[in-house]
Amino acid sequence: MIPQRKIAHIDMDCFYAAIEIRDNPSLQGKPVAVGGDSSRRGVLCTCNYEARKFGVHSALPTSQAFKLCPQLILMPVDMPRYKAESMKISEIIHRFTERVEPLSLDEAYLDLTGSSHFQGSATLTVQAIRKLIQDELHLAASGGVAPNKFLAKIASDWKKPNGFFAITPEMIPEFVKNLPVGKIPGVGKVMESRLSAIGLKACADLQSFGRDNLVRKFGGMGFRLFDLCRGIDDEPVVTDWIRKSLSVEDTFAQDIQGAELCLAELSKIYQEFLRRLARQEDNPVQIGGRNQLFVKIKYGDFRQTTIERSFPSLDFTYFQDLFFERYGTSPKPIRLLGLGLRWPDPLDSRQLRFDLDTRETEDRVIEITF
Ligand code: TTP
Ligand code: MG
Repeated sequence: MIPQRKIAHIDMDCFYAAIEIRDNPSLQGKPVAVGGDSSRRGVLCTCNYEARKFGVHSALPTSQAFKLCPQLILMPVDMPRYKAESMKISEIIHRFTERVEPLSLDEAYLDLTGSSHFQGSATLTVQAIRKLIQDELHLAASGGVAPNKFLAKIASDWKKPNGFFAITPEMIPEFVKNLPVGKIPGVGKVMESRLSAIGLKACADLQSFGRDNLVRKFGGMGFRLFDLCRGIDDEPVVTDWIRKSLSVEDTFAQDIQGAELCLAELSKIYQEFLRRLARQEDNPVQIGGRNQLFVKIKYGDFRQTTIERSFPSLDFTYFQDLFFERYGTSPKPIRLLGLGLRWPDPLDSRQLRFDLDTRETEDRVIEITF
Protein backbone atom coordinates (compact mmCIF):
# COMPACT_ATOMS: atom_id res chain seq x y z
CA MET A 1 0.00 0.00 0.00
CA ILE A 2 1.24 3.49 -0.82
CA PRO A 3 1.69 5.41 2.44
CA GLN A 4 -0.51 8.41 3.01
CA ARG A 5 1.44 11.46 1.90
CA LYS A 6 2.05 14.51 4.06
CA ILE A 7 2.22 17.57 1.86
CA ALA A 8 2.76 21.07 3.19
CA HIS A 9 2.26 24.39 1.49
CA ILE A 10 3.89 27.56 2.75
CA ASP A 11 2.81 30.95 1.47
CA MET A 12 4.14 34.27 2.71
CA ASP A 13 1.62 36.91 3.76
CA CYS A 14 1.42 39.92 1.44
CA PHE A 15 5.00 39.11 0.58
CA TYR A 16 6.40 42.16 -1.26
CA ALA A 17 4.44 44.56 0.96
CA ALA A 18 5.56 42.76 4.12
CA ILE A 19 9.21 43.25 3.14
CA GLU A 20 8.66 46.94 2.45
CA ILE A 21 6.91 47.44 5.81
CA ARG A 22 9.53 45.47 7.73
CA ASP A 23 12.27 47.64 6.27
CA ASN A 24 10.39 50.88 6.79
CA PRO A 25 8.58 50.73 10.15
CA SER A 26 6.83 54.06 9.57
CA LEU A 27 4.58 52.14 7.15
CA GLN A 28 3.32 49.90 9.95
CA GLY A 29 -0.45 49.94 10.36
CA LYS A 30 -1.00 51.95 7.18
CA PRO A 31 -2.44 50.69 3.89
CA VAL A 32 0.57 49.85 1.73
CA ALA A 33 0.81 48.50 -1.81
CA VAL A 34 3.67 47.53 -4.09
CA GLY A 35 3.32 48.11 -7.80
CA GLY A 36 3.68 50.30 -10.83
CA ASP A 37 2.93 53.96 -11.04
CA SER A 38 -0.60 54.95 -12.07
CA SER A 39 0.81 57.51 -14.54
CA ARG A 40 2.36 54.58 -16.45
CA ARG A 41 -0.73 52.37 -16.40
CA GLY A 42 0.76 50.39 -13.56
CA VAL A 43 -0.92 47.61 -11.63
CA LEU A 44 -0.45 46.46 -8.06
CA CYS A 45 1.67 43.40 -7.37
CA THR A 46 0.24 43.16 -3.89
CA CYS A 47 -0.89 45.13 -0.87
CA ASN A 48 -1.06 44.59 2.88
CA TYR A 49 -4.16 43.51 4.75
CA GLU A 50 -4.93 47.09 5.87
CA ALA A 51 -5.25 48.06 2.19
CA ARG A 52 -7.35 44.97 1.43
CA LYS A 53 -10.04 46.31 3.78
CA PHE A 54 -10.65 49.00 1.15
CA GLY A 55 -11.13 46.45 -1.61
CA VAL A 56 -7.61 46.93 -2.95
CA HIS A 57 -5.99 43.74 -4.28
CA SER A 58 -3.21 42.29 -6.48
CA ALA A 59 -3.39 43.00 -10.21
CA LEU A 60 -5.67 46.01 -9.63
CA PRO A 61 -4.70 49.02 -11.74
CA THR A 62 -2.93 51.46 -9.43
CA SER A 63 -5.20 54.30 -10.52
CA GLN A 64 -8.25 52.32 -9.38
CA ALA A 65 -6.54 51.43 -6.10
CA PHE A 66 -6.12 55.13 -5.26
CA LYS A 67 -9.78 55.70 -5.96
CA LEU A 68 -10.71 53.00 -3.46
CA CYS A 69 -8.11 54.07 -0.91
CA PRO A 70 -6.74 57.62 -1.41
CA GLN A 71 -4.35 57.31 1.55
CA LEU A 72 -2.71 54.20 0.07
CA ILE A 73 1.08 54.29 0.21
CA LEU A 74 2.54 52.96 -3.03
CA MET A 75 6.04 51.47 -3.02
CA PRO A 76 7.93 50.71 -6.23
CA VAL A 77 8.74 47.10 -7.05
CA ASP A 78 12.21 46.01 -5.93
CA MET A 79 12.59 42.48 -7.27
CA PRO A 80 16.23 41.92 -6.24
CA ARG A 81 15.30 42.50 -2.60
CA TYR A 82 12.28 40.18 -2.78
CA LYS A 83 14.40 37.50 -4.46
CA ALA A 84 17.02 37.76 -1.74
CA GLU A 85 14.35 37.24 0.94
CA SER A 86 12.91 34.35 -1.04
CA MET A 87 16.31 32.64 -1.01
CA LYS A 88 16.56 33.05 2.76
CA ILE A 89 13.11 31.48 3.18
CA SER A 90 14.14 28.64 0.91
CA GLU A 91 17.26 28.09 3.03
CA ILE A 92 15.15 27.82 6.19
CA ILE A 93 12.79 25.32 4.53
CA HIS A 94 15.73 23.25 3.30
CA ARG A 95 16.89 22.76 6.90
CA PHE A 96 13.94 20.37 7.17
CA THR A 97 13.58 18.82 3.72
CA GLU A 98 15.08 18.67 0.25
CA ARG A 99 11.74 17.77 -1.24
CA VAL A 100 10.65 21.30 -2.00
CA GLU A 101 8.81 22.58 -5.06
CA PRO A 102 8.91 26.37 -5.24
CA LEU A 103 5.92 27.84 -7.05
CA SER A 104 6.88 31.47 -6.96
CA LEU A 105 9.07 33.68 -4.82
CA ASP A 106 6.77 33.37 -1.83
CA GLU A 107 5.23 29.94 -2.11
CA ALA A 108 6.39 26.34 -1.98
CA TYR A 109 5.15 22.80 -1.60
CA LEU A 110 7.03 20.46 0.70
CA ASP A 111 6.71 16.69 0.72
CA LEU A 112 7.14 15.72 4.37
CA THR A 113 6.12 12.07 3.93
CA GLY A 114 8.42 9.93 6.06
CA SER A 115 10.27 12.93 7.42
CA SER A 116 12.39 12.33 10.52
CA HIS A 117 11.79 15.76 12.05
CA PHE A 118 9.44 16.03 15.04
CA GLN A 119 8.73 12.27 14.95
CA GLY A 120 7.29 12.70 11.49
CA SER A 121 4.79 15.41 12.44
CA ALA A 122 4.21 17.62 9.40
CA THR A 123 2.25 20.05 11.57
CA LEU A 124 5.13 20.58 13.99
CA THR A 125 7.59 20.88 11.10
CA VAL A 126 5.57 23.58 9.37
CA GLN A 127 5.03 25.41 12.65
CA ALA A 128 8.80 25.33 13.24
CA ILE A 129 9.47 26.69 9.76
CA ARG A 130 6.95 29.49 10.24
CA LYS A 131 8.53 30.40 13.58
CA LEU A 132 12.05 30.49 12.11
CA ILE A 133 10.85 32.70 9.24
CA GLN A 134 9.29 35.04 11.81
CA ASP A 135 12.24 35.03 14.22
CA GLU A 136 15.04 35.29 11.68
CA LEU A 137 13.45 37.30 8.87
CA HIS A 138 10.63 39.10 10.70
CA LEU A 139 8.14 38.05 8.05
CA ALA A 140 4.86 36.18 8.46
CA ALA A 141 4.17 32.95 6.63
CA SER A 142 0.95 30.95 6.50
CA GLY A 143 1.11 27.19 6.31
CA GLY A 144 -1.07 24.24 5.48
CA VAL A 145 -0.73 20.49 5.68
CA ALA A 146 -2.83 17.89 3.88
CA PRO A 147 -2.47 14.54 2.10
CA ASN A 148 -2.05 16.26 -1.27
CA LYS A 149 -1.01 19.48 -3.01
CA PHE A 150 -4.51 20.68 -3.84
CA LEU A 151 -5.69 20.56 -0.23
CA ALA A 152 -2.38 21.74 1.24
CA LYS A 153 -2.67 24.94 -0.76
CA ILE A 154 -6.27 25.44 0.32
CA ALA A 155 -5.17 24.79 3.92
CA SER A 156 -2.43 27.44 3.90
CA ASP A 157 -4.98 29.96 2.67
CA TRP A 158 -7.62 28.90 5.19
CA LYS A 159 -6.34 30.88 8.19
CA LYS A 160 -4.45 33.63 6.39
CA PRO A 161 -2.78 35.89 7.42
CA ASN A 162 -0.21 34.35 9.75
CA GLY A 163 -2.24 31.17 10.13
CA PHE A 164 -1.92 27.43 9.98
CA PHE A 165 -4.43 24.73 9.12
CA ALA A 166 -4.15 20.98 8.69
CA ILE A 167 -6.57 18.79 6.79
CA THR A 168 -6.28 15.18 7.89
CA PRO A 169 -7.43 12.32 5.63
CA GLU A 170 -10.49 11.81 7.86
CA MET A 171 -11.52 15.44 7.46
CA ILE A 172 -11.48 15.41 3.65
CA PRO A 173 -15.01 14.20 2.78
CA GLU A 174 -16.67 16.79 5.03
CA PHE A 175 -14.16 19.54 4.20
CA VAL A 176 -14.51 19.39 0.41
CA LYS A 177 -18.30 19.25 0.42
CA ASN A 178 -18.77 22.96 0.92
CA LEU A 179 -15.66 24.05 -0.92
CA PRO A 180 -16.64 26.44 -3.74
CA VAL A 181 -15.67 25.11 -7.19
CA GLY A 182 -13.62 28.28 -7.72
CA LYS A 183 -11.08 26.94 -5.22
CA ILE A 184 -10.25 24.02 -7.52
CA PRO A 185 -6.95 24.53 -9.38
CA GLY A 186 -7.60 25.08 -13.07
CA VAL A 187 -11.08 26.47 -12.47
CA GLY A 188 -10.81 30.14 -13.34
CA LYS A 189 -13.55 32.72 -13.34
CA VAL A 190 -14.85 31.61 -16.74
CA MET A 191 -15.18 27.95 -15.88
CA GLU A 192 -16.58 28.88 -12.48
CA SER A 193 -19.43 30.76 -14.10
CA ARG A 194 -20.02 27.93 -16.58
CA LEU A 195 -20.30 25.51 -13.67
CA SER A 196 -22.46 27.87 -11.69
CA ALA A 197 -24.81 28.29 -14.64
CA ILE A 198 -25.65 24.58 -14.44
CA GLY A 199 -26.02 24.69 -10.66
CA LEU A 200 -22.54 23.42 -9.78
CA LYS A 201 -21.34 25.76 -7.07
CA ALA A 202 -19.66 23.59 -4.44
CA CYS A 203 -17.63 20.39 -4.65
CA ALA A 204 -20.64 18.45 -3.32
CA ASP A 205 -22.60 19.52 -6.44
CA LEU A 206 -19.75 18.36 -8.67
CA GLN A 207 -19.61 15.04 -6.85
CA SER A 208 -23.22 14.26 -7.69
CA PHE A 209 -22.86 15.38 -11.32
CA GLY A 210 -21.12 12.17 -12.40
CA ARG A 211 -17.94 11.49 -14.31
CA ASP A 212 -19.52 11.04 -17.74
CA ASN A 213 -21.32 14.34 -17.50
CA LEU A 214 -18.16 16.11 -16.39
CA VAL A 215 -16.12 14.68 -19.24
CA ARG A 216 -18.85 15.44 -21.77
CA LYS A 217 -19.00 19.03 -20.61
CA PHE A 218 -15.36 19.77 -19.85
CA GLY A 219 -13.30 17.32 -21.88
CA GLY A 220 -10.03 16.17 -20.27
CA MET A 221 -10.51 18.59 -17.41
CA GLY A 222 -13.61 16.58 -16.45
CA PHE A 223 -11.45 13.68 -15.19
CA ARG A 224 -9.47 15.99 -13.04
CA LEU A 225 -12.56 17.71 -11.71
CA PHE A 226 -14.00 14.31 -10.82
CA ASP A 227 -10.99 13.62 -8.59
CA LEU A 228 -10.45 17.08 -7.18
CA CYS A 229 -14.04 17.59 -6.04
CA ARG A 230 -13.52 14.48 -3.89
CA GLY A 231 -10.26 15.83 -2.50
CA ILE A 232 -8.20 13.39 -4.58
CA ASP A 233 -4.97 14.67 -6.12
CA ASP A 234 -1.90 12.56 -6.91
CA GLU A 235 0.27 15.37 -8.28
CA PRO A 236 3.80 14.82 -7.03
CA VAL A 237 5.92 17.50 -5.39
CA VAL A 238 8.44 18.15 -8.14
CA THR A 239 11.75 18.85 -6.57
CA ASP A 240 13.92 19.47 -9.59
CA TRP A 241 12.89 22.82 -10.83
CA ILE A 242 12.11 22.65 -14.51
CA ARG A 243 11.02 25.72 -16.41
CA LYS A 244 7.48 25.04 -17.45
CA SER A 245 6.64 27.96 -19.63
CA LEU A 246 8.13 30.57 -21.86
CA SER A 247 6.08 33.53 -22.89
CA VAL A 248 6.32 37.03 -24.26
CA GLU A 249 3.76 39.75 -23.85
CA ASP A 250 3.41 43.39 -24.72
CA THR A 251 1.31 46.13 -23.17
CA PHE A 252 0.43 48.81 -25.70
CA ALA A 253 0.72 52.52 -24.97
CA GLN A 254 -2.72 52.86 -26.57
CA ASP A 255 -5.32 50.14 -26.79
CA ILE A 256 -5.40 48.46 -30.19
CA GLN A 257 -8.42 47.30 -32.14
CA GLY A 258 -9.20 45.50 -35.38
CA ALA A 259 -8.10 42.10 -36.61
CA GLU A 260 -5.34 43.37 -38.89
CA LEU A 261 -3.60 45.48 -36.28
CA CYS A 262 -3.89 42.81 -33.61
CA LEU A 263 -2.44 40.23 -35.96
CA ALA A 264 0.50 42.49 -36.80
CA GLU A 265 1.23 42.93 -33.08
CA LEU A 266 0.83 39.23 -32.41
CA SER A 267 3.29 38.50 -35.17
CA LYS A 268 5.88 40.87 -33.63
CA ILE A 269 5.44 39.19 -30.27
CA TYR A 270 5.88 35.81 -31.95
CA GLN A 271 9.19 36.92 -33.47
CA GLU A 272 10.44 37.93 -30.03
CA PHE A 273 9.16 34.64 -28.62
CA LEU A 274 11.19 32.73 -31.25
CA ARG A 275 14.31 34.72 -30.36
CA ARG A 276 13.91 33.84 -26.68
CA LEU A 277 13.16 30.23 -27.47
CA ALA A 278 16.36 30.00 -29.47
CA ARG A 279 18.28 31.13 -26.38
CA GLN A 280 17.06 28.15 -24.33
CA GLU A 281 20.32 26.25 -24.85
CA ASP A 282 20.59 25.19 -21.23
CA ASN A 283 17.09 23.82 -21.20
CA PRO A 284 16.03 22.98 -24.75
CA VAL A 285 12.33 22.67 -25.36
CA GLN A 286 10.94 19.75 -27.33
CA ILE A 287 8.39 21.19 -29.70
CA GLY A 288 5.20 19.26 -30.36
CA GLY A 289 3.57 16.37 -28.57
CA ARG A 290 2.17 17.38 -25.24
CA ASN A 291 3.12 21.04 -25.31
CA GLN A 292 0.46 23.65 -24.93
CA LEU A 293 0.42 26.88 -26.86
CA PHE A 294 -1.43 29.79 -25.40
CA VAL A 295 -2.52 33.30 -26.20
CA LYS A 296 -3.29 35.84 -23.54
CA ILE A 297 -5.48 38.88 -24.12
CA LYS A 298 -6.08 41.72 -21.71
CA TYR A 299 -8.84 44.05 -22.84
CA GLY A 300 -9.06 47.80 -22.34
CA ASP A 301 -11.47 47.17 -19.46
CA PHE A 302 -8.75 45.01 -17.81
CA ARG A 303 -10.64 41.78 -18.25
CA GLN A 304 -8.15 39.10 -19.06
CA THR A 305 -8.40 35.77 -20.76
CA THR A 306 -6.01 33.03 -21.76
CA ILE A 307 -6.76 30.38 -24.34
CA GLU A 308 -4.56 27.34 -24.40
CA ARG A 309 -4.42 24.10 -26.36
CA SER A 310 -1.95 21.47 -27.50
CA PHE A 311 -0.78 21.48 -31.12
CA PRO A 312 1.47 19.11 -33.03
CA SER A 313 4.14 21.72 -33.71
CA LEU A 314 5.07 25.32 -33.22
CA ASP A 315 3.63 27.57 -35.87
CA PHE A 316 2.33 31.11 -35.91
CA THR A 317 -0.94 30.02 -37.47
CA TYR A 318 -1.81 28.12 -34.29
CA PHE A 319 -1.43 31.27 -32.21
CA GLN A 320 -3.46 33.10 -34.81
CA ASP A 321 -6.24 30.50 -34.52
CA LEU A 322 -6.26 30.70 -30.75
CA PHE A 323 -6.36 34.46 -30.90
CA PHE A 324 -9.31 34.59 -33.30
CA GLU A 325 -11.17 31.89 -31.47
CA ARG A 326 -11.25 34.11 -28.40
CA TYR A 327 -11.16 37.59 -29.95
CA GLY A 328 -13.85 36.70 -32.47
CA THR A 329 -16.32 36.26 -29.66
CA SER A 330 -15.38 39.58 -28.11
CA PRO A 331 -13.67 42.03 -30.51
CA LYS A 332 -13.02 44.78 -27.97
CA PRO A 333 -10.04 47.16 -27.63
CA ILE A 334 -6.96 45.33 -26.37
CA ARG A 335 -4.31 46.69 -24.00
CA LEU A 336 -2.07 43.65 -23.79
CA LEU A 337 -1.30 40.68 -25.98
CA GLY A 338 0.87 37.74 -25.09
CA LEU A 339 1.67 34.29 -26.35
CA GLY A 340 3.70 31.39 -25.13
CA LEU A 341 4.41 27.75 -24.74
CA ARG A 342 3.99 25.47 -21.74
CA TRP A 343 5.60 22.09 -21.65
CA PRO A 344 4.92 19.21 -19.33
CA ASP A 345 7.03 18.16 -16.48
CA PRO A 346 8.47 14.76 -17.45
CA LEU A 347 7.66 13.48 -13.95
CA ASP A 348 4.03 14.37 -14.32
CA SER A 349 2.28 11.74 -16.41
CA ARG A 350 -1.19 12.96 -15.45
CA GLN A 351 -0.80 15.94 -17.74
CA LEU A 352 -1.66 13.62 -20.61
CA ARG A 353 -5.24 14.13 -19.61
CA PHE A 354 -5.16 17.73 -20.62
CA ASP A 355 -4.07 17.10 -24.17
CA LEU A 356 -7.26 17.89 -25.97
CA ASP A 357 -8.43 20.40 -23.50
CA THR A 358 -8.90 24.08 -23.94
CA ARG A 359 -8.67 25.87 -20.68
CA GLU A 360 -9.44 29.37 -19.71
CA THR A 361 -7.49 30.51 -16.75
CA GLU A 362 -7.30 33.60 -14.67
CA ASP A 363 -3.71 34.58 -14.97
CA ARG A 364 -1.63 35.85 -12.14
CA VAL A 365 1.17 38.18 -12.98
CA ILE A 366 4.06 35.81 -12.73
CA GLU A 367 7.58 36.94 -13.26
CA ILE A 368 9.47 34.71 -15.64
CA THR A 369 13.19 35.21 -15.78
CA PHE A 370 14.78 34.41 -19.08
P1 TTP B 1 0.52 35.93 -3.37
O1 TTP B 1 1.01 34.89 -2.42
O2 TTP B 1 -0.61 35.59 -4.25
O3 TTP B 1 0.08 37.23 -2.58
P2 TTP B 1 0.70 37.88 -1.31
O4 TTP B 1 1.81 37.07 -0.72
O5 TTP B 1 1.07 39.28 -1.61
O6 TTP B 1 -0.54 37.92 -0.33
P3 TTP B 1 -1.21 36.71 0.47
O7 TTP B 1 -0.45 35.47 0.13
O8 TTP B 1 -1.07 37.07 1.90
O9 TTP B 1 -2.62 36.68 0.00
O10 TTP B 1 1.72 36.44 -4.26
C1 TTP B 1 3.04 36.56 -3.77
C2 TTP B 1 3.75 37.74 -4.38
O11 TTP B 1 3.73 37.64 -5.80
C3 TTP B 1 3.10 39.06 -4.04
O12 TTP B 1 3.57 39.63 -2.83
C4 TTP B 1 3.42 39.89 -5.24
C5 TTP B 1 3.55 38.90 -6.39
N1 TTP B 1 2.34 38.96 -7.23
C6 TTP B 1 2.36 39.75 -8.37
O13 TTP B 1 3.39 40.34 -8.69
N2 TTP B 1 1.21 39.83 -9.11
C7 TTP B 1 0.06 39.17 -8.78
O14 TTP B 1 -0.96 39.28 -9.49
C8 TTP B 1 0.05 38.36 -7.60
C9 TTP B 1 -1.20 37.63 -7.19
C10 TTP B 1 1.21 38.29 -6.87
MG1 MG C 1 1.60 35.01 -0.42
